[in-house]
Amino acid sequence: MKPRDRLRIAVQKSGRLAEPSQDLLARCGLKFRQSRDKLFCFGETLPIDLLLVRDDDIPGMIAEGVCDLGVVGSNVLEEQRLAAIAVHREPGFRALRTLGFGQCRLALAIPHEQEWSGAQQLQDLRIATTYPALLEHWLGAQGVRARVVTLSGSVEIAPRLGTADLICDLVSSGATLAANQLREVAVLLDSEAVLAVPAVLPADARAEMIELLLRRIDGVIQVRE
Ligand code: PRT
Ligand code: ZN
Repeated sequence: MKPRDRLRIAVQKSGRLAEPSQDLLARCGLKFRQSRDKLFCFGETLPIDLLLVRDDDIPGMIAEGVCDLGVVGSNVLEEQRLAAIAVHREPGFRALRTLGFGQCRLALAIPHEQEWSGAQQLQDLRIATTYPALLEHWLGAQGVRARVVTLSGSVEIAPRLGTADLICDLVSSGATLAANQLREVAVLLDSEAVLAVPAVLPADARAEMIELLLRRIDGVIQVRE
């Protein structure tokens, strides 16, 4: 990692985690001035800047040293960790704190009229998901072979389209599953937003700022609890 004297935190640009991430940092006393292209926020109170990106890019940016910290769902972090391990690569990032927002679960859901007798019935079925590594890992642990159909979105319509027999997707209220005549039968992962850091934390001027920020984050989380 290159020495730098300002800390860089990657947060989601827009989406479910965007506002709560910025809100957490504001509660930590950080104030930012946003660049014109809205991709970068300059820290005015402390030497801590923000990069506004897609959530899926955050683990890679941490591993590459483009940023020092990131706020991302543990679902994304765990998916990318398992995907790296599957190709014998070191992930290069880890979760340091759970942040108490963005709660959801990665679950299997089947067409609502179908019976569910357990994971064994998945043998040779097609499961649509945007989380292939997490799904493969879970199937392996169950000792079942199924066909993982990787989609980039709109997973919940795959059974109706006939591209899969069932799905593995994130669920929070359950309304999306209900609207698509699906029912949840197993939870693969309980997820929430986490503070992600590189496998090896920086040892230069940034180390002190990380310490300071962690103390403030812990304070904010304690007040919430
Ligand atoms: O553009 P970018 O790639 O950054 O955004 P994104 O579209 O990948 O992510 P976004 O904003 O949808 O979600 C960001 C993170 O929020 C996820 O990675 C999770 O950690 C967390 N999160 C929490 C959720 C949900 N709840 C959630 N309900 N992410 C997605 N959903 C979706 C789910 O995929 C399904 O389509 O909401 C639908 C189900 O919701 P319910 O309430 O109907 O059950
Ligand atoms: Zn995403």
